[in-house]
Amino acid sequence: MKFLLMLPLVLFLSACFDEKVEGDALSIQIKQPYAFATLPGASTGAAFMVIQNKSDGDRLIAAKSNIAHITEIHQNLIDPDDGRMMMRKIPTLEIPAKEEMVLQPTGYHVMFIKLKEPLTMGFEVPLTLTFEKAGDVELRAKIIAPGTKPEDTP
Ligand SMILES: [Cu+2]
Repeated sequence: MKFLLMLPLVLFLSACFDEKVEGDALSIQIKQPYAFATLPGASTGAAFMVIQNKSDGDRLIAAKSNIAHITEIHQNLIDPDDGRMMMRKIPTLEIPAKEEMVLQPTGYHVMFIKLKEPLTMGFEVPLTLTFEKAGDVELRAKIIAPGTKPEDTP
């Protein structure tokens, strides 16, 4: 009987402990990272994901991958003059507290420049994102067919 009474307390304590550790270590969470496959010889590629911030405001300050010589944070936007889609490099990307930022083909993305090898379907791109407060977050972006969504590729 004594044993049975103690068990819930132990579970309760360990749950609290886990929660605290997780909250500290994973204030930034990356959901569904993906990249579009490229043709052989292509020099650029891009990766997309949802960046969830469970804590205070933070910002993405760098991206790195061994697949490319240069990895940058980019924004797609419509040229007000001719209505065409263009993109530009941005130095940092704000991730507001308790919010999520969606990186997608029509908006923000991680850009690979001077690819060392093509992005091949079915493989993954290793990527390190550096956040001002959360530090380095390692992830692997699934390579899928261009123009599709990650949920289309099981
Ligand atoms: Cu770009």
